Amino acid sequence: MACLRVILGDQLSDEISSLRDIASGDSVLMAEVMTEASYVPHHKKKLIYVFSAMRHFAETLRQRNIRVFYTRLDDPENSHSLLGEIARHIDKAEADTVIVTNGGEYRLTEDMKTWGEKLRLAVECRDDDRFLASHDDFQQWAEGRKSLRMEYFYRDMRRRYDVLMEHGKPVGGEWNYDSENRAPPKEGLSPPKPFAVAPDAITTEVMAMVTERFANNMGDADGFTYAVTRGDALAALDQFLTDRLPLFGTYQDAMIDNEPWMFHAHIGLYLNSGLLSPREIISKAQAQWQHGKAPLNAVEGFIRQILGWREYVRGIYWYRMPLYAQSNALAADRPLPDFFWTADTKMRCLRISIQNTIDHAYAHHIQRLMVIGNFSLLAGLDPAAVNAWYLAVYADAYEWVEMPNVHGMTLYADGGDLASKPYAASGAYINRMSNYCKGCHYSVTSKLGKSACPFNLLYWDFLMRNQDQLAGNPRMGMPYRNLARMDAARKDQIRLESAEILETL
Ligand code: FAD
Ligand code: DLZ
Ligand code: SF4
Repeated sequence: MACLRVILGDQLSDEISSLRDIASGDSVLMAEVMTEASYVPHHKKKLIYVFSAMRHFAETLRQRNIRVFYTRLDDPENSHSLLGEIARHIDKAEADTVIVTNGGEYRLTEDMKTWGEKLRLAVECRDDDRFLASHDDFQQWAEGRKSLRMEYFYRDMRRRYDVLMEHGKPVGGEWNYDSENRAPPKEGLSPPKPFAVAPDAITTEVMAMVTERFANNMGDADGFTYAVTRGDALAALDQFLTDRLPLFGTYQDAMIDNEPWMFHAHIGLYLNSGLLSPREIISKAQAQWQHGKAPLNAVEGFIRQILGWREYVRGIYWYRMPLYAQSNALAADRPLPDFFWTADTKMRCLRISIQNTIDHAYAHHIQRLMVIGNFSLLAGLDPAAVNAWYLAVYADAYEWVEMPNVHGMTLYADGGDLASKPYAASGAYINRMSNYCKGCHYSVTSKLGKSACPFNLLYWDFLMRNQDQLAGNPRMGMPYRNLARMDAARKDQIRLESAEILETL
């Protein structure tokens, strides 16, 4: 008998483990199902991307003469669950075995473990070896360590894969070049135009379906120009490598209004759904440096995001789940303000970053971390609600990568597993790294009163609210010494005005 090989919406890679030994007589099943399309209210552009990329990938399999069963979301027979679709197709496929690569998200991989019993069939769940560190690799690295800092993991990965290494040492003599990175935007800085491709017939059909069926979800189908095939994703990567990589490091943290794309790569969605592989991206980026086309600070900074951060957050997620999802070290419980869905706020930095998110299902890292994330941290928003929002609104969002960035890096909900201190900052940081404050309703230099930048008030209020948990952290010594010097009347005024801001949320 034959095998039915199931491919999920983020497994669109020829080298996926579930396809590796595909034999004649085997079939592939791909299914657009509401269980996956509605577990959070995904942004319309994310849904369009996933469904269109799935449909294009199915076509490439058919071109390889593979028999593909493909269930569209609007198919009247659709059972709307992956298990239901396997049950519906197993006989048609004349198969007695199901082969699938483990899901990237904990909830789905747990569910897969029950499929065999429910279907009364052999179900083989394979590791997803598109990553450079397996779960076992990470566990071995993490076990017994006092601190799970990314930097040490990253150095091990550089050595193991011989990336930017020379005679066992990092090229240039340093492991990281952050001191040359992270400049504020200079006057007149103008990033190149992003990669864009016009929707073809398949994408246009998906755009209409998503617009109709997900009318209340964030965003619009209009302006969808992301790649949906491997060929176009490779073209997007190449465009980044030539046009933006040289300044990637220098302006990694810079923000400019009307420039949502800056010098970032915009490849997270392709990488996370399988159209691009981390190995090829790292090797192409390294080649740019070897050929003198991009400086070391940019190439190292970029490779660190993929070989370091991306692999590391996945490791943390699987090492810590399922408890990680419940973490809330700072006992934050405020509901999400409505403006997270509408961008209707007088805080210009938040209005711009959330509007970029609504327009593109994308915001770059520093908007996610230091504007929207920083606000969520300072305002004490409930980690579960913040997590659900990030998971819904970005086209590259899958829980394995999103949750450590939200619970760990942004909200300190994991109590410091991932970040050695909370990334809390006042308005001064946003003012230094962007031009957002010019033209804001609030004044970034005002610390008290109606016109004071809310980040300035909430920053001190956050430190006071969380003094018991944070004052003992050696990396928080300086802010707590400054707080200690503040007179009691000023502290009371900050508490009062912060409470007013938080109430209006
Ligand atoms: P670039 O800045 O050009 O970086 C290149 C690539 O490096 C990214 O595509 C990504 O694959 C990887 N990378 C960079 N930073 C990280 C990181 N911190 N963790 C993991 N990979 C990283 N990334 C996601 O892929 N999905 C998410 O759902 C997601 N949610 C996030 C939520 C928050 C609160 C924060 C602070 C970060 C989040 N990130 C997430 C990480 C990062 O912001 C995005 O990977 C990046 O913005 C994607 O855009 P880009 O391709 O232009 O990235
Ligand atoms: C994100 C997503 C969406 C929106 N829809 C589907 C779908 O209909 N069918 C499918 O197979 N996969 C989809 N995906 C991707 C899955 O959510 C993803 O495979 C899991 O979250 C595991 O990472
Ligand atoms: Fe944001 Fe404050 Fe600057 Fe306004 S003044 S843009 S709220 S940091």
